Amino acid sequence: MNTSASARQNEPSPGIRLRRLLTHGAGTQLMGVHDGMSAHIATAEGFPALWASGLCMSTALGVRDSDEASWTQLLGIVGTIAQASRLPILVDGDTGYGNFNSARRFAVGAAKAGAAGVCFEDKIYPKMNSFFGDGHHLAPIGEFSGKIRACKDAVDDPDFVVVSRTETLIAGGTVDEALERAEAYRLAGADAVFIHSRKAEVGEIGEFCKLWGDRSPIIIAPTTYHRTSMATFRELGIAGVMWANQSMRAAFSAMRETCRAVLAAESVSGIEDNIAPLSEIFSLYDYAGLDKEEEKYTSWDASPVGSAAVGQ
Ligand code: SPV
Ligand code: MG
Repeated sequence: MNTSASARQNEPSPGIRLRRLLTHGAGTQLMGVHDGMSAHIATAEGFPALWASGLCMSTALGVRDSDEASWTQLLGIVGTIAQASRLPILVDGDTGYGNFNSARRFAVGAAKAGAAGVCFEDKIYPKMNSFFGDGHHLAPIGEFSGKIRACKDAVDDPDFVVVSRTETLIAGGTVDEALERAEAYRLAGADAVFIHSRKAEVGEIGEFCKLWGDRSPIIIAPTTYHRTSMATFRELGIAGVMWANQSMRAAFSAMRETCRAVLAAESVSGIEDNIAPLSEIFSLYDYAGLDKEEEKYTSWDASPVGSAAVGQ
């Protein structure tokens, strides 16, 4: 937020920074975020990159993670996240909201909003969250490969990252089928592969990683196999680990508990010690910095000496 203009100009593009983080076996942690506040918090706590989660942004909008939010609504939130944090942001683009054309328009919009990359999954629109139900149907390989290619061709910045996510294992397919799809998407231009699983153990992910090797960076979201250690993920060569939804779920629980407690007690005094003091929020959002800037900009010295300072 307070980075100087010259530091901002010398900074490598978001795509370059994300690419650097996604190296074989790095196990870079991407924190799932859903708005400006969650982005501020993850940034302040030291995460190197963010995942703009479709599930979490949808939940925060009060709708289901089944393409109920429009893609322009979601890109609006991505812009908010990019204003709150200078970290590289990987954006969840679901299935691309239709055909190759809507997918590439989404990718171009995400790049303009300040994101480092987008991730598209090979399901059929409208998709359902991977952890709900069994109605997960995969798009034809050629059709999804074309979507990936269209995005690579459409975004001006060659460093903008396009991730292909295969939902083969979620849809009940085999590791071999997942490998076949991931390879087709890689050949179409995908910069990295997100292999998703909803098993409680890392087994099928481990098998995929061993057979994939270092063809391209692998990204995972260990929501259900959360007991697996980061050391194991790194041994498997995994480049990026996304804690996709835990921040949103923590906020959800905290808000629910608070509402219940306040309604029952007809008072807020019992919860005061368990919630963030306003001073913590003012500090994270640098209210004091605004005070200083107000002093500087509302009494600007327009004399030649004062205006010389503008160019410095
Ligand atoms: C998301 O965060 O929206 C994802 C990851 O797509 S998951 O919900 O774990 O499938
Ligand atoms: Mg999603």
